[in-house]
Amino acid sequence: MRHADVRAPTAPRGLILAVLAIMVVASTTTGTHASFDRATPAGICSAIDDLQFDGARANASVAWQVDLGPRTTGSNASAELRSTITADLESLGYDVSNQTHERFGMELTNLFARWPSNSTGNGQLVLSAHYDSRNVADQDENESNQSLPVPGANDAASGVAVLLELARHIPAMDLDYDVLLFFNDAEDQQPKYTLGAEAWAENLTEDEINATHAFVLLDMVGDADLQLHDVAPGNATLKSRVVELGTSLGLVNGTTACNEQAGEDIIQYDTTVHVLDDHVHAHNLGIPAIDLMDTSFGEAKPYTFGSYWHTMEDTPDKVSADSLGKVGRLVELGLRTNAFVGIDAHQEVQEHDSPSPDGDVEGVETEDHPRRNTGLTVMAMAGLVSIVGLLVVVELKGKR
Ligand code: 1BN
Ligand code: ZN
Repeated sequence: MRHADVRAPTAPRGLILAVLAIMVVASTTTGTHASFDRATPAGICSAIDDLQFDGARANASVAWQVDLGPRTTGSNASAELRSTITADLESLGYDVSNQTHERFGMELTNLFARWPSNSTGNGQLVLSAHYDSRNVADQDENESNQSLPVPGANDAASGVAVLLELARHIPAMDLDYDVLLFFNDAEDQQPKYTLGAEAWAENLTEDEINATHAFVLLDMVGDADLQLHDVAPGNATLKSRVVELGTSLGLVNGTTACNEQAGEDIIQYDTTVHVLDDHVHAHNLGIPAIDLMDTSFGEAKPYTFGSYWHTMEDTPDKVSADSLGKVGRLVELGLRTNAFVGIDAHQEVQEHDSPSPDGDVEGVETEDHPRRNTGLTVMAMAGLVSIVGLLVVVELKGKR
């Protein structure tokens, strides 16, 4: 008697192997990333209880930096600031280094402090601020002030102060990616903006680019009348996460915060301002980038970032512990919820630049670009097609 074939239907061997091959290739092209795993409102709200950022300490740092004198590129005050940052962060256990570059007859010095994660190979998040203050108060209404260097309380010291205060808390966060604090130089020196960040970007290897989750820039974040605008160009996912974090913290008008309070009108992402700031160089390499910036410092003044911007009025009394605390807590919450990592840059439509508010600015170009690991993906796809083709041939031969 012939027995019926009662074996469960099986997928062809080739198909199984092909699926396995796809899984292997997919894992090599995407890597392992921490994800925005506390993305539920409840998850973010519970992380708020852990926040440690102290706005008063950051505010004291602003006053101290301004007291050093103008931190123009190559100045003694600039060197003094660097050596204090180096000593402070080394004593916290950071790995501190610097890189110098010659640009327009200036020697600029970029300063880096790395907090390595416990697990290796999970990439880095870059948090950056410029530490140089502008060499000329060229927007000052008083002509005799226009050749003087600005105090740079908001436009320099505020971003550095937030990074330094975050630096005290990052070691205890137990993040599974490295954090690179990048204090960039020569952002604000004539004749050209963002020279330090540009030099850094020019010297990145393909591997370093691919290992960088995001570039988060803090610029002019201390204004006592804080308003953070949507800065273009920038990464849309990072922006939406900032709005999400800000909503939880009560920084978005018309929303309710975790503490049930109505949101303030701080994060105003319905207003877009085009600024070719330091983050543009990372953005142009395909690194997800965002500029957290208050583009209205003082009264509104056409074609500028407000009446105090690039004037002698950029002093510590225009900056507040409250504003620094709000921005610091926002970034800290982003770190604690993995909001700045695991961004899929493929899904982004890249934003284009448009003229900056300063008419005679020698800007930088943004580019339309696919994500930087396209080459790797193409190679992987070619490999995958070959493997599947081979398996189909083997399968067909087996059937003959
Ligand atoms: C931001 C604050 N910037 C300078 N001070 C950068 C900038 C770039 C400003 C281009 C205007 C145009
Ligand atoms: Zn400036």
